[in-house]
Amino acid sequence: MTTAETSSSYVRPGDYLGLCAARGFAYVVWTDGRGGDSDIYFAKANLTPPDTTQPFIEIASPLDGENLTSTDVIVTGTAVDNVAVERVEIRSDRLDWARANGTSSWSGNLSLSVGDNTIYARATDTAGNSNTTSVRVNVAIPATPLPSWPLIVAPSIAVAGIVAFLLLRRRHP
Ligand SMILES: [Ca+2]
Repeated sequence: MTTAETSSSYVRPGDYLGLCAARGFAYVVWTDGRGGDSDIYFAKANLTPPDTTQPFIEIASPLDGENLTSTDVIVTGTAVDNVAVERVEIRSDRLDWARANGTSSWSGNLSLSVGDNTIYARATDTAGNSNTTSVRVNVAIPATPLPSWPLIVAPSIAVAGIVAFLLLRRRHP
C-alpha cells in the first residue's frame, strides 16, 4: 500500500484508497481529522474475491443437427461453475426463456415448430455471470401413411359383389 503511505497529505477521514481483490483484502485509510501530520490507519478486511468466471453449459440432447419427428422435445444437459450454478433456462428461437429443472444436471420441455429450430440453454451462476449455448434441430412430422391396398381393394370387391347380386336378383326375380 505504498499509495496510501505516499499520499497521506491528501487523505481525508473515511477515504477509501484501495481494493486489492487479487490479495483478497480491502484497505481503508483515514486520518485522525486534526490535519497536519495526522496518523494514517489501515484497516484490513477479508474479502471473497468476486466471481467473474461464467458457468459452462452443454446441451446433451437433442444433438446439434438432429432431425426430430415431433414438435415436443425434452431438452437435457449439464452445467458447471467455479462457485455454483444458480439456474438454468431454456428457450427455442420462437419462445421466451423458461426455467429448466435442475442445475448441474438439468432438463426441460420445449414445444418446437415444424422446420428449423434453434434451442438455447443458459446457465447463470450465483454472481450473475451467465453463459449460453445452442443446438440447431429440424422437425419434420412424418406424413400419415395411406391405408395398405387390401384395406381399399377388399371393401371395393365386397361392394361390387353386393351390387352385382342385387342387379341379378332384379333381372331374375
Ligand atoms: Ca462463476
